[in-house]
Amino acid sequence: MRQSNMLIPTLREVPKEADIPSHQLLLKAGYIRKLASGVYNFLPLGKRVLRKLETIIREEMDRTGAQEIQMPTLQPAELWEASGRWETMGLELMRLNDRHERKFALGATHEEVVTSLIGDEINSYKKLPLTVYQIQSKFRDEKRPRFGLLRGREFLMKDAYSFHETYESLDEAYNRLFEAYKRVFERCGLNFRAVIADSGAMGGKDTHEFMVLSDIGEDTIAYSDQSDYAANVEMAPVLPTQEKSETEPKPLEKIETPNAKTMQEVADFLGHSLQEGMKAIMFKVDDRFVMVVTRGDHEVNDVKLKNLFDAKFIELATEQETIDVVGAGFGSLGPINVPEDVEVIADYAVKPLVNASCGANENGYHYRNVTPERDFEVTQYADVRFIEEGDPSPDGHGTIQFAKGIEVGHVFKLGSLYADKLNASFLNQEGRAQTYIMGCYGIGVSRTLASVVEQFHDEQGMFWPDSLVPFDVHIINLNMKKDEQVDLAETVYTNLQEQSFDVLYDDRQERAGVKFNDSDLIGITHRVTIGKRANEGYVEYKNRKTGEQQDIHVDELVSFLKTL
Ligand code: 9G3
Repeated sequence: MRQSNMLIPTLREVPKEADIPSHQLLLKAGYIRKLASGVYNFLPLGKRVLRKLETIIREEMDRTGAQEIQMPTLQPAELWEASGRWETMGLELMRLNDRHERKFALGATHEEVVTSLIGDEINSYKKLPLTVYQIQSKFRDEKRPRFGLLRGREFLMKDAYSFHETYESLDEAYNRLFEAYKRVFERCGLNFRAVIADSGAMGGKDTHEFMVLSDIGEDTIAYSDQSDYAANVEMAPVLPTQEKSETEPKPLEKIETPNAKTMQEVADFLGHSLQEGMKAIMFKVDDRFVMVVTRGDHEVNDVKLKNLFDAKFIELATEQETIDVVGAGFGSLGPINVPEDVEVIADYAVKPLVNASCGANENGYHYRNVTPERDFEVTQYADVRFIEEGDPSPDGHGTIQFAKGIEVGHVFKLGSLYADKLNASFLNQEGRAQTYIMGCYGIGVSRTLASVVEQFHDEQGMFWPDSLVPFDVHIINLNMKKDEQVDLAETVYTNLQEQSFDVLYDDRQERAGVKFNDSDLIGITHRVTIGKRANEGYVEYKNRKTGEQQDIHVDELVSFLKTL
């Protein structure tokens, strides 16, 4: 393609709202343009990369035996009413009415649509297992769209759904797609981790997220420095430490602690460290109150607490509720003298404590020299705290480190949740109607593209892995007024295209500096510059990624580029 004809509107400055590299560079290099908040146009360079990314995804999905389909974006409200999500999904689900005032949702995901489709078409176990997928726009009315393509309101997703007679069959599909996802992200050159995740509102059991490591990621990953163990921080289990301290328990003492409210203030007042204090927090778990006790320096992990009770609903009790139930406010709570009907869940790290301190369930009073079992009952010890850096890795190998991650993929074992709700069933081998067991698998395609830029850029601009680069070669002619340079550039342009290279030829009437800046910005790996030595038949090759450069005679150019 001749750059003088191409729509590549590079910018000198970017809008101030673009505050991360991928958002700035995709705008500056003329890959995308914003239409509305969280809604983007893909310009030619962006579309070329998107198409290559989709090809990688299709190749890996097709290799698993999944079949590509295309489902509508317009989804009748009735389906979402049947699954109950018309009510539970708030403003994030974009809704509209057609000309007959019938209600529709703009597809945020397609569990309802695909379950109804397959439920109508497949009614014998002989047709299972079956996996279908699509690559399509999704709509989610994010409250705060930001970071360009990373959190948009219309974005591209590859979503796949698998249908099974048995959980063993689901496990097979899950593992096969798990491996396919690893190949997709490896082929994109991404530094990622597959992390154990929480199924959240989707229910079901096993689920993994694929996280691209990046400082601007919104999720925190806990990973081992000596194995491939990795989990979303809220999912990483903490191994109970067995050591019971040999300290001699001292007699329990109740003391007045005026103005000491926070854990630190209490610890300072009593002259001990945070680790020797106990923190008590009241939660409402479904319809009952639960007191959770952790070591003073630990944080309660509400996802673990929710999963421990397999609760539908969990939230912090208000101060008033706490006072009504226990008789004291937040700064004076403790597990001693707790009303019978309040369960006390203590984190494993509380068990070995001796002579610790805690609130006395009386405003302005605390206990010290508290020893669990002697001084208070624990309904159950459990792993209810957030894992921390330096904790032993749950798989027993190495210690835990934290990293920020961008979620680019998420795979779920759904079970029969959706098929039950939509009454989608098939006749099993005994001739009885059975609802499908399903898996669902998503890749954020536009988010993956932005994540590649996050990992592949420098001050001058972006540079793409060869698997995604918009063109194979970028030819730059430094002076369109010099005939021998124009002739040589045309010759190189024709030769390379004849050898089926994808070539972008910068034939614009622009100064050399502008051409070099733009070339660094749009990030095509292999650059061939036609300059002063054109009359000797020499061109200059430069690799955008490595910076390596050398003069090459035009007769060797094709074979040289083929070696790359
Ligand atoms: C909605 C809205 C937002 C949503 C969902 C539904 C996330 C929703 C979870 C999933 C699960 C899987 C298939 C591909 C892989 C992920 N945000 N999720 O269901 F209506 Cl507004 O999308 N879906």
